[in-house]
Amino acid sequence: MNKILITGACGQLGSELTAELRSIHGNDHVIASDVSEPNPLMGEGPFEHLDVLDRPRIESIIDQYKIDTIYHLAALLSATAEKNIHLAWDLNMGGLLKILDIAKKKSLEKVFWPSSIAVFGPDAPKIRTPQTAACNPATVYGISKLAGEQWCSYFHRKFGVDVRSLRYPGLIGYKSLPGGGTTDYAVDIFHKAIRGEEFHCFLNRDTALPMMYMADAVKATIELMQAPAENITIRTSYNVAAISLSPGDLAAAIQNDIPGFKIRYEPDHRQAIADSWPISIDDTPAQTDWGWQPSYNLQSMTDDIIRQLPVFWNLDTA
Ligand code: AKB
Repeated sequence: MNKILITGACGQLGSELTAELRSIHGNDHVIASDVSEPNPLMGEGPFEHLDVLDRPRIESIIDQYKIDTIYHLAALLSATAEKNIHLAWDLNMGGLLKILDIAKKKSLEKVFWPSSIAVFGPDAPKIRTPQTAACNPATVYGISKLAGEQWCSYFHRKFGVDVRSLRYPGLIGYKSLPGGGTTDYAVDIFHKAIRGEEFHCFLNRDTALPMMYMADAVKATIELMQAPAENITIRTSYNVAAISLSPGDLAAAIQNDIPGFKIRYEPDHRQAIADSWPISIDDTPAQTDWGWQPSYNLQSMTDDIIRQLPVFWNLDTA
């Protein structure tokens, strides 16, 4: 049984991944950590306050709990990073480098680190962007993810660290509120729709982006980490695809369930970030190497969220 540390465990992905890893490995085997307060979503289990730039504290938590595996999720997302470029670089890169260095020093079994479709910029093909397409990111978030991928590959090649990574598309879940990303509109929209409110979208109607339901993101992460090391041919980060959708597509899917739902388009500074990203992703290597297949499409994801969100948030939708 692994002993796992999760950094950034209070985030959108972190909370749900922590809960799932606890159900697989047992509550006491999964140590959640964050600079924020713990939330009930991540289930029962140990929690440590941790700033990922504090290396002695990371090492002491690893020693205390005999950690062998780290999911290092703490980072600033794209829109927040554009407003704090130095903090984004220091946190996104400084945190990763410390974790990789500690993994080498303490011979940890495995490390997971999230990359993003933000590594691609305007030079990459927009449709079915291949794994090896030109990566010239237009955002500081994308620059930090691209550099991080290269550090992962370097630590694997040079020091044998078993670090694995996914280039997540925009992640859509109903359990956490948005956390500073450009794809966050696709989370917020459901909260407004369920409350019967008009949604003001910060992207244009036709801005299609690669997206994924949170259940699929958690599944992809766990499948990648459970795959035999010899199957992992990509040590930068794997493209993973699920759904390509625009705000207009998502609004139409919601209107199938909530006919009165209204949306207004008011693009802001995040439009330029979205315009620099792919529309859809080719994830052939992930399919071939470790059998990746998403379970949800646009309508099945939408139906599931509309069914679950009011129950989860205890909302009276009558
Ligand atoms: C963001 O919008 O910043 C993220 C991402 C696509 O990496 N969701």
